[in-house]
Order: sequence, then C-alpha cells, then structure tokens
Amino acid sequence: MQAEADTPTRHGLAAGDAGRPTSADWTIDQGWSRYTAAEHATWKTLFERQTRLLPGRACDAFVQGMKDLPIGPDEIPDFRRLSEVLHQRTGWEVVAVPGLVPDEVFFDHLANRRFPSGNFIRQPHELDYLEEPDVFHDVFGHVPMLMNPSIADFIQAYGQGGLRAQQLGCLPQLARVYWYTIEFGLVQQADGLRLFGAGIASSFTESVFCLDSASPNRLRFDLERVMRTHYRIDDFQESYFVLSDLDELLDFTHIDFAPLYQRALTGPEHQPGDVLPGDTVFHRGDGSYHRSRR
Ligand code: HBI
Ligand code: FE
Repeated sequence: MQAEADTPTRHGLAAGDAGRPTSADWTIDQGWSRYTAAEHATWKTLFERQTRLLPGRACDAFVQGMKDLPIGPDEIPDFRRLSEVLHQRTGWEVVAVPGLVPDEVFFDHLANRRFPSGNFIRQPHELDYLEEPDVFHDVFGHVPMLMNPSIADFIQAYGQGGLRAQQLGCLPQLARVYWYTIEFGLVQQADGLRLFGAGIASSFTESVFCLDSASPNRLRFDLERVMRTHYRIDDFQESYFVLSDLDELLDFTHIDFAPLYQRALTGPEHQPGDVLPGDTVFHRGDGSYHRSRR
C-alpha cells in the first residue's frame, strides 16, 4: 500500500521498524535462509487462497506471468531466482528493501528496472490488510505483471517520470496514474473485465469486490481524468478504471506529460467516487459499501 500521494513524504518514516539500511539505495540482502517455517506458512496460506480465487478474475498476462515464474505455495520466493527469469523476459530484477523507501529512491530503482520488494511478510493477524507492501503484495501482486513487456516498459517510464514530476511539483498527479493502474487497475478482455493491479491481486477481499460488487464505479481509463482523481488508501477503491488493453499504458511512455501536468495542476480535482458527464461508464456504482462505512 502507499500513502495518498499528496503526502508522499510519509515514506520518510519508511521501512517499518527496520529503519534506514546502510546502503544509499536502501537495498538489503533478502535473507532468504532466515525465513522461519511460520513465515513460509503465512506465504502458503495467502498463495493458496489467492490462487483458488484468481482464475476468471486476473487478466491473462497475470496468469501467464505467474506460470512462468519460480513462484509456488511452499516457500517465499528467492528474489535471485525470480530475477534470473524476469531479467531474461523484460530486463527487470527484484531487489530486497525493508519496506517503503523514499520516493526518489523508489523512482530511481524503477527507472533502472529494479523492482524494490519488501523482504518481510505480514503477521497472521494482518492477513487481509497491512500498511506497508510486504513480500506477498510485491512478489505475488506486482512481479507477474513485470513479465509483460508493456507493463515492464510503463513502470520504467513511471520511474523516469517520477523523478521529473517531483521537480515539476506534480508527483500527486503522476502517483494517481500508478495507483489506478499498477496498483488497482482493471483491463477489458474479450471474456470480460479482469484485474491486473497488484493491490487487488494480492487482496482476497478486494479481488472479489472490484469485479463483483455493485458498489464501486467501473469507468474507462482516461489519463487526465485519472490525474485529477483522488484515491482511497484506507479501504477499497470507490472507482476502478478500465484499460482497453495493457498496451494502452505503452502509449503513455511516448507522450510528453509536461503539458498534461500543467493542465492537471489547474482546474478541477475529483473525489474517488465521482462519476463525470464525460466518463465512459461500464458500471455506475451504488456506493453502498462505502456509505455503510461512513
Ligand atoms: N517504496 N518499497 C516501496 N514500494 C512502493 O510501492 C513505494 C515506495 N516508496 C514510494 C512509493 N511507493 C509511492 O509513494 C510513489 O509511487 C509515489
Ligand atoms: Fe504496490
């Protein structure tokens, strides 16, 4: 999970209680041999629950990526083995970090095709929600999509764009694009809407909610519209945005974001549950879930 990008500095508290590691890029040794049987068992519980749930929900690229990676139920994956396969496919590698890292460190890793993944795993009592991205969120949720060339190129471009967005003072706008795609995105397939966002793919409850519940909106993705749209960090999303296909993200790596940022920095911002006259609506949510939580 990440803080609402309007407060990216939360990452100054990064890395949970592990504190700042000695290396400037915040990478640490994964410490694979130090995982306990209990930690592998937590992985197994999460892995088996999601693997039963995702067929028919996760997009084809996610299912294929998972199949092609050394990721299974019995053990927390070894990042070196993941990186061997991943590097062959899309030039990416997985590096271990103790938790959230400062934005500029994060962007620099992504710009160099290094995906920072938490090396810790959640406690059994926080199976369904945790504040920081753990190894299940990062490896089960994000890494299969990094096997897809379009996603792989987009996330590198996001890293490069992130450093620039910080200088232009429009990191919040760019972080919303990442949030509503890489973290919580849906994509249209011939056989229906499918999830690809890691925040959903690694969540038992949200994998169901995002596609089945009448409550959230499901809207066609539009870059400027999303740049203007706040998101929830503390609960299910009120709206999900749908890509026509994953290659749509590639388009964004060829356009100049600067004029878009300028426009997005002025003019209206939208609340997470808004539906706008210009939206293409797959499903107009009734908002029942979030109303019941107020
Ligand atoms: N650090 N390890 C880690 N993982 C993230 O997803 C992450 C981060 N730091 C910053 C961050 N995400 C977001 O604030 C940026 O995408 C804006
Ligand atoms: Fe994430």
